[in-house]
Amino acid sequence: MSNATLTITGMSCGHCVAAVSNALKAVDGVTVEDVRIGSATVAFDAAKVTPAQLAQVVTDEGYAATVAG
Ligand SMILES: [Cu+2]
Repeated sequence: MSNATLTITGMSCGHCVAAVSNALKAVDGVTVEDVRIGSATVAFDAAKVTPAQLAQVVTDEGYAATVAG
């Protein structure tokens, strides 16, 4: 498993944290490690998904996400 941290803008409350967390959990090959307002840290299987795809999943939820590392 690899790790990635996403920097996320547009999150403001616990609902946002839950929405981002659930969206990432739904991705095959992803284990959510930490989600808080402004960022998400995940472990992922690089054979199944890329950090850029994870950022897109968060963007599809209505937030703006970039890969921080
Ligand atoms: Cu919210």
